Amino acid sequence: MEFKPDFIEKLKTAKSLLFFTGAGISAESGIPTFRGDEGLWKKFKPEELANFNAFISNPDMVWEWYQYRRKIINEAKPNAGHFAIKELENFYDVDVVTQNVDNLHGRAGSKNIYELHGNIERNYCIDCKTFYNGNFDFESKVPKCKNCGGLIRPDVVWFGEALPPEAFIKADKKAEQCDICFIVGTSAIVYPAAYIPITAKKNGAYLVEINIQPTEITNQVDYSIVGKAGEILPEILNKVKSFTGGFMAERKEKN
Ligand code: BV8
Ligand code: ZN
Repeated sequence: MEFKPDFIEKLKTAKSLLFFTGAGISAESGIPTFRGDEGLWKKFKPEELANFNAFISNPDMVWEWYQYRRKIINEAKPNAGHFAIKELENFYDVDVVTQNVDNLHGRAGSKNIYELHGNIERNYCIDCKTFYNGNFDFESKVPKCKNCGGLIRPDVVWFGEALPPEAFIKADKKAEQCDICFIVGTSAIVYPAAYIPITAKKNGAYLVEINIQPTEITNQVDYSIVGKAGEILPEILNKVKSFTGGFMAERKEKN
């Protein structure tokens, strides 16, 4: 694939890359997105499931929904898009700021990950905050805390809930410093996460969108690449690997 010349120039001079990712990067791993045709929100209403009041009024129904998603995620594997981001660490300082709770960036081995909306593999008691990690058998009803009998919930951020301050503040700092900000597989409409690429742009970063279709943010990016993340990201990695001379010599000592 031929990439835009000024993007190639940016790749040759950049030191730090930030990948802001959404459900689209995990679509090729078989995990349904939220708003796509087979999207989760087609079948389920976010406000009916991904919020605290829904959990309190019907904990089994919400727990069952997360167990359904965990089953899919457990059977899924990171794809070429996740691995390309990992491998770019050999050439750049790479930060991954994700809205995904599926931990596929973690399973692909990326070093610097900021989970803005939590991680579905973690759970905690809503009363005494004791954490329960690892899988509960998928048939189980909402489990109770061994310490205090409280309800156990997934460690994800529900609508109306604050993002994990530490992850958000660090991610925002990385957005201020990055040279290139990639916006991969997200409709970029959920806030305050969607401020991250805006912060990057305000601080002079070159914005690249990788999506199978235009989104809310397409008119604000420097380069919109229409295509599948699992195909485009490996192409970008190969392009970087094809760079010779100074670029390689300079990056060699990174390893
Ligand atoms: C809060 C975890 C207050 C749970 C999630 C400002 C303006 C407007 C609204 C608000 C605002 N500020 C706050 C709000 C309200 C709300 C919000 O943003 N609503 C939206 C819907 C308008 N935000 C909140 O409620 C946030 N909390 O504000 O709290 C507060 C503050 C302080 C103190 C106390 C309280 C919390 C939001 C977090 C909600 N949790 N997830 C769970 O997963 O169950 S959000 C969830 O949905 C995901 O994490 C993600 O963020 C979002 C889905 O978006 P995407 O990942 O982008 O997925 P989507 O399907 O939409 O798009 C996929 C894209 O991929 C598409 O573009 C598609 O074309 C593309 N694609 C598909 N295949 C591929 C591909 N691209 C490339 N390759 C492919 N193969
Ligand atoms: Zn408890």
